[in-house]
Amino acid sequence: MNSWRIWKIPALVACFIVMAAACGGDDKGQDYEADRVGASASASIVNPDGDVVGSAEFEQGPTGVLMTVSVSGLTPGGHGIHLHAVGACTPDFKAATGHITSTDDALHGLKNPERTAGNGDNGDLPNLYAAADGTAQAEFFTSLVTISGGSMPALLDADGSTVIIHESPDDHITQPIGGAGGRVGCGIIR
Ligand SMILES: [Cu+2]
Repeated sequence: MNSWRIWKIPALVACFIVMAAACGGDDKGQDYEADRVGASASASIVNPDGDVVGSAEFEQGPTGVLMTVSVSGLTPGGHGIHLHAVGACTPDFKAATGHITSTDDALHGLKNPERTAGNGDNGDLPNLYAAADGTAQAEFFTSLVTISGGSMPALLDADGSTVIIHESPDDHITQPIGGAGGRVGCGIIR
């Protein structure tokens, strides 16, 4: 038996699984944002003194939002970065309120063992890491929000939203913000 024959059956089974997964998504419909692909938004990030220290760009893909961040003036190391529920940074960054959620009792933390597909903070993201000179550039992908609506909460909803950078890393488990501490950067997403 040649090698193609040996691999043929598992390969066909794998193809079927991939197709079944794709078909399952199509059946649900709301899992995909294909009709909104290309919708975009951006945020100018300021520090607590109001100085512009960076920016974030957001672009809708078919299954989630691609986010690009560039910022300076951070302390070196990890910083929690989240999408917060209100588009305001003044009079202070608390105006951004808490994380974007779909339920009142949403659980914070990408590693939270109690988390399910429907009960987590939609604003959760992996950490942002600043280099020794205080600059950070990163790309994130999240399927927990949308730009302008669809299966997940919209960044550009009626009261807007913000990207918030915290002073410390997010441990991705502790309530309510993973121990990420104070807010050192804020950008209104427009
Ligand atoms: Cu936060």
